[in-house]
Amino acid sequence: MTDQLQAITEFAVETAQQAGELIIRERRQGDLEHSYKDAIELVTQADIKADEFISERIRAAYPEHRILSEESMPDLSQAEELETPLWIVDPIDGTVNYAYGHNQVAVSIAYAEHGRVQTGVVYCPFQRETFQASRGQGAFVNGTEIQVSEATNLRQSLIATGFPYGKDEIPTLIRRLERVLTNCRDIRRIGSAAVDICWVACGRLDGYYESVSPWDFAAARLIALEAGARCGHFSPVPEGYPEDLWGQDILISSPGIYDPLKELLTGTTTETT
Ligand code: LIP
Repeated sequence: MTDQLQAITEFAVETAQQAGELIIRERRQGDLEHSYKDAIELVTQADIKADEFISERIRAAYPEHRILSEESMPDLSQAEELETPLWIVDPIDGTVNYAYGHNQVAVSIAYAEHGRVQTGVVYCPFQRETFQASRGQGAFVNGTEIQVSEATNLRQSLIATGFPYGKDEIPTLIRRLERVLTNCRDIRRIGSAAVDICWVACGRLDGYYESVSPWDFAAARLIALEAGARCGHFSPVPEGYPEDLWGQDILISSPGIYDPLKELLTGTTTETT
């Protein structure tokens, strides 16, 4: 790893951990004041404060870099948009969990060059777990190397998924859910995509699928990849779009169950052995 990437990684870890402590303090103080982005999607004061904290730190340390977040979304299908190094930030992934007093939330920070994530940090503040990976260097939780599970039998696998706030897709989601649930051990809906994917990385889950935004999954995807997961999509990625940042229909799992899970998700089959 270059010295520059090492410095960026240390900066990302420190930033995620400090933002995580801010999030804990906000909840301790009972400040769960929130507003609505639309009819149901929440944003808390802690989301806003942590987002400002992270963005200000990045802008101060790397003023020439860009930040991709819910507030700024460059058109990533345009190659020139990817020439500048990019930070992909979610100050709280699992906002609904946070607002309801559940503890499965994460700060997610990824750093990408030319659309490829080079380093990813997911900090789970209530468990004080720091998941981290840099490309080609393995994946770690609190400094201990992690590996995906050795699952080879989907019927004995634990799968996670999530549901979008938009309700138009429900019939499709239910059809998929039925096919997967019929063919696996059980399904979890944890409420934070970053946590789901890091749990695949360390073997607490065997697989995960969902459609999410780049800031929900970019850091965790690299962590899973470095822990030995197979990472892909069960519908085509638009031409020219960086795969690392395309969040529609993502599938991340232990390699031994990837193909049967993908066949169920695409509807190529309804049953697997
Ligand atoms: C949420 C995800 C969750 C997913 C939701 C949403 P937020 O992110 O991580 O797992 O199912 O659609 O995107 O809104 O809490 O940052």
